[in-house]
Amino acid sequence: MTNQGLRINDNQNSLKAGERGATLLEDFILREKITHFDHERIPERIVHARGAAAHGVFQVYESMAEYTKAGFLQNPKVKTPVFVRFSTVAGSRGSTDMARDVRGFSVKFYTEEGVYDLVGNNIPVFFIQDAIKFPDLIHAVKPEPHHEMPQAASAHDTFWDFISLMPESMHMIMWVMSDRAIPRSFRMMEGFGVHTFRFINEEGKGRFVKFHWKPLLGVHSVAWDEAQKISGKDPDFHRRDLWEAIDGGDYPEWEFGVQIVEEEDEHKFDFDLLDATKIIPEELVPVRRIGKLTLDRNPDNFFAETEQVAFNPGHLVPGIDLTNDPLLQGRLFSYTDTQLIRLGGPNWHEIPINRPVAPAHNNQRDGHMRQTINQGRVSYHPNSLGGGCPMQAKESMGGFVTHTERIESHKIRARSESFFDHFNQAALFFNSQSEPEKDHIVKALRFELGKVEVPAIRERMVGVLAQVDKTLASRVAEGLGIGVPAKLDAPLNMSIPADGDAKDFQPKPANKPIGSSPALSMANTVKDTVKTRKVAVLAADGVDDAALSGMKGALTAAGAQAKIVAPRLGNLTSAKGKEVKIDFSLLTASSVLFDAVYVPGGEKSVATLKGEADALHFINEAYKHCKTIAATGAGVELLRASYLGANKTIGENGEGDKIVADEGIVISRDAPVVKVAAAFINAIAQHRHWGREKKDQVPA
Ligand code: HDE
Repeated sequence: MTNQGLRINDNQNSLKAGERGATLLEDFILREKITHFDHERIPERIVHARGAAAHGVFQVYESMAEYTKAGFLQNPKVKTPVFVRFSTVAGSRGSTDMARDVRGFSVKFYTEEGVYDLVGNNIPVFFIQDAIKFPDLIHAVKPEPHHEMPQAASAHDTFWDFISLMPESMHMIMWVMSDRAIPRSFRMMEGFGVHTFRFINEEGKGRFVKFHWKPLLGVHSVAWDEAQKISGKDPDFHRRDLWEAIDGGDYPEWEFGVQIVEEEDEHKFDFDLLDATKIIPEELVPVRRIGKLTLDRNPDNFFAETEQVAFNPGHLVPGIDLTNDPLLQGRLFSYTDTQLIRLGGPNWHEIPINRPVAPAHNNQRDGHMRQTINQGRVSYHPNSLGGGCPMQAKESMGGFVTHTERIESHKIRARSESFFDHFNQAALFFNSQSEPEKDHIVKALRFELGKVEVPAIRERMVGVLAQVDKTLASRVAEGLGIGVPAKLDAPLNMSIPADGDAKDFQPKPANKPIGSSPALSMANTVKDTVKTRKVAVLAADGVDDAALSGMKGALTAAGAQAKIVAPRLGNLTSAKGKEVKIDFSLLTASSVLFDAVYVPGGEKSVATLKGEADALHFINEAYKHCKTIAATGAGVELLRASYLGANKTIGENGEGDKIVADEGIVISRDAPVVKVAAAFINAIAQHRHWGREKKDQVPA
């Protein structure tokens, strides 16, 4: 049919003057189809263009009435529908999911009192303190304007030029250079509201609140080398992972956490609650888990939902309010403004994904693509002709009343001195990391700065790093083949006191007793489940039946997925002559797309795999990325033939029915497969065995 409802008789041929003849302008069917096609794209988001989303529900565990009157946080029986969009920041819509980047974590709650948006990130702090720097930050990180390179990468001169002049970004830089910026899955990352918000209760009492999302599967990441390879093997890695998990009924879950601070305690911290480059360490104010978010439905249409969804930190409900964080204040302008260009006009709230479930009545009228047919003659207030409708709602009737806050001030362009400590929390983050995590940060900085071409930028950056941690700076400098500059080149562009002079103002190096916050290290995350983990089973014709079915059964029972990877597609014939469906060939699969590898026995199967370079590479690479590897029976021989053969654990150990489980390598010649499976599953739950990284330099 055409868009006018006319039935089309021939959708294969355009209207022509004769079979070979020129196409006629008259062909309104052709023109309608092509015109619509020509207009299929809308401007991508300026930031967070690349994303994936899902529907779900949110339920509070118990009433939070003591702290907030927000309707959706009162009754544990109420299921609030949500739509959640995850994203990267820097890349274009078609860029890889696996860029080193912050991830967006936006939640739209369709509450009975209107839409509430919590538009957060997977990192709890931000690069800058004031919204006026946002265009500079984004211009610096996006592809450079003269040649539009590099795509979805911060490893280039303009980014580090800017960062090295912005000491306030240093805390965020620690997070972005850590493995938090290369998550294993959207389902395995935390989310944060970043800014300090307010809870307001029925009595009008306000309290400060920081929001958290805690994934029930734990917080896990991949290795940087792996991330780069995934970008080639499956640039849709995160998007696919989310889609497949929901499709398969493995609904991702997060607990909603709050850190609540009394208003009278506002100034008791040695940082400012309004400064988005700071966290409240969980050890100072514990995160109370108050509810659960479950994603249980994939979108029906990417464009209509994931692309057209419009979040806004200014979409609030009574009981939740803002603070004067200068970054948040700027965001309140930006999000509405950006929808006007992106969605083409002021009526984007009428697009199905953006519509509140609570009915909206007001006097707004007309505009591009207006859907509502407003009735009557009254579109103003006050009125008598319309019976005074739509009425204002009293606070007691759910009307939104901004929290009263006393402000008495001069009009001034300045930053509070309480925002000036740029390095202590950066140092706290670095200091709280495990040794492998610290190594990863050093290597990430070497990589990023190694791609910077202007030596002065590298040097300045190392100089700023020295303000955070001397060892960190010297290790990065060593990798770059430079020294740590004795002092910073003044002046750095930073928040200068209103009456100060840029020339003699420098941020102070990290100087407090640093301490550590265990909550900041992924090494301390949940490691008790292998649910939804993907395990590659390397096999060929002649594979051992008992090993294959025993291991598959055990993994599936534990909630993991076992996928058979073989030299070719189709079915393979087991040692006992059974037909077994192959999931992937070595050509289409790669170790970087799996969490662990198992090699079952079967002399013939293993002999075939030994002759396949891709099978050996599979093992080497999984080993390099510190993944769990298991082998039973003749499968042990494949490990011996791989790089692991040089590793002493494979030697004569694991013979007979002994099980050797050492740093994620689980082998046994003859032990019952269920026993090996138990050790294997336990090792997979550890996620990675980073200790191996230093000992073995694997050429894969
Ligand atoms: Fe955003 N940001 N942002 N941002 N942001 C956008 O809005 C902006 C900031 C975040 O899945 C844009 O609808 C400014 C912090 C997410 O659709 C835009 C500033 C945090 C998303 C915009 C910030 C975020 C966006 C682009 C500094 C973490 C994706 C498209 C003052 C708390 C939302 C759009 C989605 C998107 C502006 C800083 C998170 C241009 C001016 C801090 C998750 O309006």
